[in-house]
Amino acid sequence: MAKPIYVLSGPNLNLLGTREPEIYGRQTLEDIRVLCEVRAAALGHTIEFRQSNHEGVLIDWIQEARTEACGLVINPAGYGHTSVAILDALKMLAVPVIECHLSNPAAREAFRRETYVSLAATGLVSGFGGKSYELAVEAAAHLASVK
Ligand code: CA2
Repeated sequence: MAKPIYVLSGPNLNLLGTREPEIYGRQTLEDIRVLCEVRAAALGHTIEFRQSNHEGVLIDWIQEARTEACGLVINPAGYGHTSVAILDALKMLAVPVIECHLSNPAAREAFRRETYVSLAATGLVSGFGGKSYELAVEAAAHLASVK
């Protein structure tokens, strides 16, 4: 059985669709999960879609992906700008890592312009709302199949 693409989301994204729609869109994380699942299936892949508000839980899932995933998509949310521990975990992965953001952090406040996750990412998709996740899944599927 082929390994899934892990799609991980960080803190507060469980509340997506409830505030700041002008920045993050109106889709809920469940809407995005369905989009990713359909896109992955069309490309012959499956996904493991998870969200946590806890840094250690995200790190456990990243470590799990070392053996259980063919690629990893991560929207680290606020942790992207703060977490060296998540960066360290991502560096241990041999599979492609796609960083994904709903908004374009590079065009926002100065503190969002740097993300630790980028230092371990194969590529980055940002600024397309929920579509960023879909594009990131597509990129992960592509990289997994050319390996
Ligand atoms: O644009 C993104 O996807 C971000 O990762 C979202 C993070 C932010 O800290 C990053 O700079 C960029 C914030 C996630 C907040 O979650 C929300 C919850 C409810 C409604 C809207 C956003």
